[in-house]
Amino acid sequence: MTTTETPSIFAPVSTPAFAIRDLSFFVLTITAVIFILVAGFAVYTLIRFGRRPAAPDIEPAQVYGSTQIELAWTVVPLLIVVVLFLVTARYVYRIERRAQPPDALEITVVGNQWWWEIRYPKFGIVTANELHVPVSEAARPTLTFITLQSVDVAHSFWVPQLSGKMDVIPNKTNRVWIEPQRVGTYVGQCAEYCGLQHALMLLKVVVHPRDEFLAWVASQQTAPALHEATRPGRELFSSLACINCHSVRGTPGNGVFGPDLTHVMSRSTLGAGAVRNTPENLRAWVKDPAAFKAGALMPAMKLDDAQLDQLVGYLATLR
Ligand code: HEC
Ligand SMILES: [Cu+2]
Repeated sequence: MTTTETPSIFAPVSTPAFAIRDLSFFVLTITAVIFILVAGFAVYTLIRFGRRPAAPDIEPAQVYGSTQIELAWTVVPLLIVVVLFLVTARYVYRIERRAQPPDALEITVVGNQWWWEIRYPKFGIVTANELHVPVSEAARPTLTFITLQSVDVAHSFWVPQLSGKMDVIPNKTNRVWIEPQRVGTYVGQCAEYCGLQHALMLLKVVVHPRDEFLAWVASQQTAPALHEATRPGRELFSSLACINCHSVRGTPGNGVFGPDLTHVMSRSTLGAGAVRNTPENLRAWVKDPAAFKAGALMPAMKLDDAQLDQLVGYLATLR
């Protein structure tokens, strides 16, 4: 398994993120030169023209107005701003206008308070909070185009090592694309305040070697196996309000208000990064989601211990 890296725009692994890093360095270099010049001049002036204790108390020569100097400090900054503007516009254009190749992977990501629904329309897969994509290799470039939608308020999709931020707006469809060139796990985060649990709306992108990705797709497409031992748990699940909010393929559950649970155990966290996905945490989550994520839009269902055991015994088979 690969390790998760620190999300930083200075550690890019995907084409648009490389461009953003290069542009940042360009802007930082220009502004650093300006800073050094201005600060250096200020310090020089302080030292060179500061009052000396021994000096007589006379006013130095005063200079009134200079067309040359005024022109210089107007035109030079103007030129610098124009250069920064043009270079930035070029990068934005290059990233935004990238045409979608016919073999690109298409994913739809839907912002919800406070989790991400993830759909692969061509594969018939619905999952949550963890995006799986193939790595792009020189021999076989693979781009992933992500359509962004929101069912409630404004969110923002941001995985710093893969692409820039993109707003996720109700009644509007936005798009980003990524071309990850290194296998690994990259973390992101909703980047637009969207209510109480905005901070617990994490996102993970797992970049796989191509065949590993195809194996993941195949496993997600398979309906979970039915175990006789967990039948009571499955029936309990189907008899409760869970099914109004959650889908599990092969059960009456077809709700979309909460994450699809068909393969919930294949995900590493519960509640969009709120807590690690272990059997104990799963039980505690179903008992009372607010214990991990205050205000989460899933109610505590007031189940007794026996019901919880049955239910979690069943959920734990959804891998
Ligand atoms: C009113 C709708 C609603 C009902 C009823 C409901 N849930 Fe949820 N559930 C949600 C929402 C919304 C989330 C996502 C919360 C978040 O991450 O902020 C969620 C999250 C979950 C998760 C974590 C999934 C993940 O991938 O993060 C599990 C497991 C879960 N619910 C199980 C259940 C079970 C079992 C029941 C029935 C006992 C149930 N839920 C009832 C709305 C509901
Ligand atoms: Cu948010």
